[in-house]
Amino acid sequence: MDDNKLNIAITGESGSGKSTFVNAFRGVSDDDERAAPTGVTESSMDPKPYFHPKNPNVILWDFPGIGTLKYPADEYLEGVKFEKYDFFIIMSDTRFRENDVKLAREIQRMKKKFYFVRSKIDNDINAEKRKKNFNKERTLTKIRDDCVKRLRGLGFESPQVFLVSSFKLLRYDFNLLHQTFYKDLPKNKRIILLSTFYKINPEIIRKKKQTLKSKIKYYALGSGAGAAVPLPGLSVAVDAAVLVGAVTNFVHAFGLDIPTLQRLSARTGVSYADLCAVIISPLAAGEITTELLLKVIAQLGSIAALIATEEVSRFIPIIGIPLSLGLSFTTTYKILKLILTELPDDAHRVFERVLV
Ligand SMILES: Nc1nc2c(ncn2[C@@H]2O[C@H](COP(=O)(O)OP(=O)(O)OP(=O)(O)O)[C@@H](O)[C@H]2O)c(=O)[nH]1
Ligand SMILES: [Mg+2]
Repeated sequence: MDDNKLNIAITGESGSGKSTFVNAFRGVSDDDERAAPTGVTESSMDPKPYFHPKNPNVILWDFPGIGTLKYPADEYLEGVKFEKYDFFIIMSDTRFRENDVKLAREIQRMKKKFYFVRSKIDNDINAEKRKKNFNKERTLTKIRDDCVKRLRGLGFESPQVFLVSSFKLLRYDFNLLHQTFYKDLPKNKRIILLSTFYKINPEIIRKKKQTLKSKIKYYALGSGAGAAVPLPGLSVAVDAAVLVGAVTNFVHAFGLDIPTLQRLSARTGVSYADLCAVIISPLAAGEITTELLLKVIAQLGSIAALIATEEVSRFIPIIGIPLSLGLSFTTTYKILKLILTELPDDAHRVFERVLV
């Protein structure tokens, strides 16, 4: 097995929605040229690899339908190279059958993980909606219980079944399924999966820090368009709009904005509160306002130290701005530089937190 790759096997009966799931998982539409063909029965016995667009080391293997006349289950199982896959998804669009259980047992015997997925849940919900007294949660519970009961009947003690729709991927149990196999993976494989939905890693953090650092002087130069706010205890005023804009960009660049952290939490199963608990900067995971910035600036240490240093005053003659503006430029520059030392550390801590 390749340590640098994540191989996910998608198995199940013919027509259960495997190829459609392979596409949905990768965020590829069914008519995309990279898509696995759907609505057609595959004629080949071999599983086909489909690479994740965000990281080609994540490979979804689209299996042919198990248990067709052409490929009886036993013959099918003989051909599967179990050791090659990190885990298996066993998909059914109705009830799990003998063949699904045979497959699950074989996977278990080979000491690999598998997850039962009941597919096309949108169809079930739409059909139930036509009835009086429709209740979504009750319908979902009924389908789940039914699958579990059935699997128990086929000899599985306490199976977990995930209800998924590839047409409405983010509804139902997809996130729970994702969290579950994410948690079950070893750390080195989690990093690979993480890269498909989270653009932050130590290398990217380092590069972004460098790029943003080189941009600070341009941000500071942009001062003047917005309202100037006097800094507490200092005669110099800085442009609030520039500061808010720059810091908002920083926070987004390091994935420390609320939507990114929420998405990260939904996919990894690490709670949003747990992610926030490792964040130190008050600027992350919140709305950046002038008031908040002023508060943070007041805590940045000696405010007086924000005033011109040799390093910054180098720029002033080059840019040719008068000294009064230069002071504001210098101060903005220094503030942004200090903030830029804090946020990357938070990004590192969040990254580490979702891997343990
Ligand atoms: N409503 C609904 N239809 C789905 C869903 N997933 C798949 N389908 C439909 O079910 C049919 C079969 O889907 P495929 O993805 O081709 O099934 P498969 O398991 O790959 O089939 P084989 O390759 O023949 O084994 C297609 O018409 C899909 O559009 C879903 O989540 N919801
Ligand atoms: Mg298929």
